[in-house]
Amino acid sequence: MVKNLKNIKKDLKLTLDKDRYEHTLGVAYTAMCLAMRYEVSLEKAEMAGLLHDCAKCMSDEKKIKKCIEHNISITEIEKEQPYLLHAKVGAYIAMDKYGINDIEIINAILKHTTGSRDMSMLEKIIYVADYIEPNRNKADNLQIIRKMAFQDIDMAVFIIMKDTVQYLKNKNQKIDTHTLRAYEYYKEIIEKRD
Ligand code: DGI
Ligand code: FE
Ligand code: FE
Repeated sequence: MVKNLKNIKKDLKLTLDKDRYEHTLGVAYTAMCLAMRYEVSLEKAEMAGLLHDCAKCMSDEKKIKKCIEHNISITEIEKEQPYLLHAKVGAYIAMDKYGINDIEIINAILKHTTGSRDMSMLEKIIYVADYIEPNRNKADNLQIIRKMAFQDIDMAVFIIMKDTVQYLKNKNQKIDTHTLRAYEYYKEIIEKRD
């Protein structure tokens, strides 16, 4: 078991590739900034940010093997797009290897790729920080979303989901039911406002 922040960072530096490690640090400090704004535990935000992609650099075969070994269900779409499994496997590794037993942190890792309906503030923070951290530069609307994240996090979540669904449609990729349900949920929240 790898415990405490310093050792976890050291271990992530060894298991992730360079860009993924930089992204991980970017998500952790962006999540801490959002946690200050929305009055969430900075420690939880940092830990969830550090660990959200801890399974990202594992091969598809290994992710699938981990799921089978530990009775983690694999949906049809995850079978087709095994990279989606890095969230579930990451949540498992956070508990098993890094000794995290805080359910809020585990859920934030679990939901970070697809999002879900009615997310907790920590879950929204990780979902948004993953998209806006400073090393990201490809997505559309980044400038608007970065500012929006600190003004109205539900709106930021909604724009990210809208853009992600559109991006996946343009690439003819299958959309997970969690992604779609989450998008519809936040769309309704935003539309109900006015
Ligand atoms: O792991 P990261 O790259 O930091 O970010 P992430 O875990 O949010 O993964 C982002 C990718 O996941 C992005 O290319 C969009 C994709 N994604 C999100 N929801 C779905 C999805 N891909 C498919 N096929 N279906 C989804 O529902
Ligand atoms: Fe991820
Ligand atoms: Fe990420």
